[in-house]
Amino acid sequence: TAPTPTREDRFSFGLWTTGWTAKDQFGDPTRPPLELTAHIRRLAEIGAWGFTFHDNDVVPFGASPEERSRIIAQLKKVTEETGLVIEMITTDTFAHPVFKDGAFTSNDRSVRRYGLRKVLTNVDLAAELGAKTFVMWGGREGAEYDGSKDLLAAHQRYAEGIDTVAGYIKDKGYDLRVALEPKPNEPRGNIFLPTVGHALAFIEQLEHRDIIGINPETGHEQMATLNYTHGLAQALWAGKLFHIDLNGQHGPMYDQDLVFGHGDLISAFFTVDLLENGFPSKPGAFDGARHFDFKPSRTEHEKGQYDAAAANMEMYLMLKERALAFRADPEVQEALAYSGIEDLGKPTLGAGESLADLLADRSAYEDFDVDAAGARNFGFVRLQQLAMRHLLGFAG
Ligand code: ASC
Ligand code: MN
Ligand code: MN
Ligand code: MN
Repeated sequence: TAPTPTREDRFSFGLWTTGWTAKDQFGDPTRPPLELTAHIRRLAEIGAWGFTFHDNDVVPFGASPEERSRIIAQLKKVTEETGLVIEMITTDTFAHPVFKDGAFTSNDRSVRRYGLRKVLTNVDLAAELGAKTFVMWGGREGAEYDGSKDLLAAHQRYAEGIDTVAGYIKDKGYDLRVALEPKPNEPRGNIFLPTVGHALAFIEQLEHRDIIGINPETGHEQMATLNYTHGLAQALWAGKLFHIDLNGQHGPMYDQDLVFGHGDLISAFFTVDLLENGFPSKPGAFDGARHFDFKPSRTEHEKGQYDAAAANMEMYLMLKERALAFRADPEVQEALAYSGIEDLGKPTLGAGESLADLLADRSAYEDFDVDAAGARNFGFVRLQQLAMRHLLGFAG
């Protein structure tokens, strides 16, 4: 029998995920919106620990201040009653036509100023509700035509916008960090900050980079034909993995937002292995929420929406069980040693060894037997096959 989630697992869902009404490029919604309080209660019942939302997942765009207050009071009440945590909040700067050329990078300066005000209002809400992460997915920050933008100024304006938000967080003394979410394309032809690597490099140019990190999404990296687990590793190494969006994707095609593990299962296994086991040279689990950003397929109706949410948690827990057993298996440990995995954790120059020592070490170069080293069998295929035995339940 498959494992069931508990709050200790720290699973969280965007309200826009289960709540997606399945309106797409080609068709109308296939299901009605979920009522806010029932939706949150149901997430709590199926084992979630937290939830997240865009401002307009909860408060309709253009709502009056009175309506906004009424809805937020209702949200607070149900959150307290269920004991769920609002761990992250994000802003919709993509749905309304005003953002069709972007928010922070729109060619229209008045739109950029409006976008900034909308985001800052939502920063206040995030602080008020106790969220620790403020995600910024610049879905409309991009272009279809390279001549339609001053591409240098676009990066300057993007940086100005993000730094203004982070500076505001610091001025207010909020306990909040910003997480930028990369995506290569869709809805724009090309989106700025297309990958984890682009976002990490961008952050290094920012004034308030100490509170700015990233929120990588499985499918977004895979749309760019990149390896999500490697992206997580580089972000962890840089101290920038502030949040994650887990889901499923079958390689480079439209953004599928499938259930986690319903796309590239082998990649999902190693993602969970990384999140739960850490690195051989630095063991330990990821300390953030296990957050899902998926969409229940358009064919699903109410029951199916929650079944899909539950499937994410079940997939994660099944993979976690396999990943823990994989690392604990003596045969795997022997194979890891054979493959030299631990050796990579040793610095290439010895403790206290100077560059002069390396240059004087004849065994490292002049007398090094390159043919013998070149003839080594690393055994990576056997190691991978042991992982597959664990994944498919044939280990031991
Ligand atoms: C987000 C986020 C995305 C998009 C998308 C909206 O906040 O992380 O990937 O919005 O889910 O449908
Ligand atoms: Mn996506
Ligand atoms: Mn996402
Ligand atoms: Mn998404």
